[in-house]
Amino acid sequence: APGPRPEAQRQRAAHALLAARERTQALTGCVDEHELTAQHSPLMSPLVWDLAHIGNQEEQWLLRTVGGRDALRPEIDSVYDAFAHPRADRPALPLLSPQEAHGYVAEVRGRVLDVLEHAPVDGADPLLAGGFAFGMIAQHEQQHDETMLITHQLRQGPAALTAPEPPRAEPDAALLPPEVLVEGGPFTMGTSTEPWALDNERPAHPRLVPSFFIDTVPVSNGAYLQFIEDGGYDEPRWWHPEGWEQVRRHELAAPLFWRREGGSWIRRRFGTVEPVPPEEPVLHVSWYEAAAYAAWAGRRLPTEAEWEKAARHDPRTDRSRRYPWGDEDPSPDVANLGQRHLRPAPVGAYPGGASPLGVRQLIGDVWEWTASDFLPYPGFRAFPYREYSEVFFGDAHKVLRGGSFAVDPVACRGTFRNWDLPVRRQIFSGFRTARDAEPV
Ligand code: AVJ
Ligand code: FE
Repeated sequence: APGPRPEAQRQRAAHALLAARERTQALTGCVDEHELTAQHSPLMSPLVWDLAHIGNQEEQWLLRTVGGRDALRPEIDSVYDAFAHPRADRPALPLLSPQEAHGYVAEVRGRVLDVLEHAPVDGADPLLAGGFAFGMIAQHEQQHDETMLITHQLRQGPAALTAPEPPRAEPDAALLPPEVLVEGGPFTMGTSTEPWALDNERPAHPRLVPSFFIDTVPVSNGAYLQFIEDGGYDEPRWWHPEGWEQVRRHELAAPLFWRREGGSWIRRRFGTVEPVPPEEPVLHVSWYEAAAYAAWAGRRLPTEAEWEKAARHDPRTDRSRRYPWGDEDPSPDVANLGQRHLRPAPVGAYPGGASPLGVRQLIGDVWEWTASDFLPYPGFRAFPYREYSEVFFGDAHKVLRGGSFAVDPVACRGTFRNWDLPVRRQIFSGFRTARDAEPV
């Protein structure tokens, strides 16, 4: 079947690039020059590095590769090569100043929009078909916007971001069944048709998943507090040996940003302090913390295939959907995405976003750790560059699914795969649990 007309594809690409740039401007425009060049945490780049890296990636792919144009600033490529310099070393690099970086990204963008106007998005070149390269770069910018939001969360000092309305709770949340049975059988994992899906989501392939139960909602702060109060952080038997090592070395006793004051837990959130809300999904936990909680609860993390089957498989049609609620793009009624709120919604929110079996909040709110290592699907081909996914495959990284409140819809799908080291907890990570079902 013919896809959308080229003009519609160009418009979609232009809109995605513009939306990403508006967010980048907001995240870099709300703090002064000193805060843009400072390193707020050795885990993160200075914000001004992310800003110019966004422009440099766009220059390399959309101006030079797609547009065939000469390099604007070839001398800065190595400064903004993420593989050449670990984050902790980036403040010492000869970085563009905030003013230069803003000018650079604007100049690149102006020329890119010119390239887009003439790009053959309806041709056979897989880099351009459906506007893929433009969508890839819009997703890249949005991913760095989430990274910059993490930097904002780590930063000390008064709030710089305005907090819009908190997301709504659902009155029926307490009445939901705690878990849902997903019947055993094959389903289609991954995609071969989603135009802007990245290489690691491809190709679509059959997966046999035995019966399992999965939590209806993400694990809440209130539930996680029971693990803490039951001495979870003092009990090595719940922990992976490396997780236990991390607990001892860093004297971990709670999720990142939590602090005990008097008899209760408070947390720092984007420059403000508030009591830990019991009804919110737990946030800023490592894979080790998620796995320890699950062991304590007599359960386990879902595998990546289980998570995707729960999120996409419709048992009535035996089809995999693009999203839990169907094939329509996300809207504010079905998922907490796009940094519309600076926090996840209370567990049980977004009944309109539930999967066919009634599982809620699979998309948005918090990234969900899975039990699985980040590995290629059968038939994987690195595209268009090995450094996006392929160099990270192996047993060092665990897969996260679903996207957080800080993820833009353009970088979020039922098939989208994120990954990180199991010790990481500055990311917007939470989890839900699962258990085997007895075969019938
Ligand atoms: C997919 C989120 C793990 O931020 O390291 C950004 C995305 N890749 N620039 C990351 C990415 C290159 C990546 N993650
Ligand atoms: Fe990048």
